[in-house]
Amino acid sequence: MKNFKLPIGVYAITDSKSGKNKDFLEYCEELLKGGAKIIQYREKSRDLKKLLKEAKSLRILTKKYNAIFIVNDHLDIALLSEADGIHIGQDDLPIKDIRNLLGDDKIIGISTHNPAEARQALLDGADYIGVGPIFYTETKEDVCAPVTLEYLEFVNKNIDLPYVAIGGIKESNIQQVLFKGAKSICLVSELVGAVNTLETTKKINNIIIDWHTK
Ligand code: 3NM
Repeated sequence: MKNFKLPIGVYAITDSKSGKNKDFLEYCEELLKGGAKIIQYREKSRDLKKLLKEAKSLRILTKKYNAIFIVNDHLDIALLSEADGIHIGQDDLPIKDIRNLLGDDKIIGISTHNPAEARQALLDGADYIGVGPIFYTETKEDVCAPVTLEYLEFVNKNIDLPYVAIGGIKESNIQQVLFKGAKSICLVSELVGAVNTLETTKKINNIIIDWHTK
């Protein structure tokens, strides 16, 4: 997508593990009501029928809140649910092949963990990159060791692409991430696992927006 910009504020990601017994659509609505302008549907279940059903219902909900809807990994689910785009990992299909199927109007994001991957994402035509895990996280399995604030600083200074900072980010350490320049910040367990997802999202979203508008 030409000139895509990530919204300033919380980049929300779904996670049934962090959500424990919460109702899926209920906590998604709290994330959106709390101010998230982008939400990624990320569930690691292999039940594709369930994934498609949830993705379609989240597509409807995101339209109501005028938010961007991204599907993690599954190109078929992204297409069938009419998502705005897809977020992929380093081992997924090449960006140019995904682009051929999705077209120029859709968003393609890719997780990166080092400068070489970030440079490659730029060359390959990604619309944005994930930068993480900044800190230690238990939410994503098989993730590499924390890339630290140093990699975040590298991307901020050297990579001309929108990026979302992710991994182990909490209310308690978000200032360090903001200080490096991050405008789009993802907190999964901190928001989805919060006792009050709506209030926590609102609070964090305001912290990010206030930082960039003061
Ligand atoms: N991707 P939490 S870290 C989905 O580094 C995901 O690419 C990461 O969860 C990456 O905010 C991560 O609970 C999980 O630490 C982030």
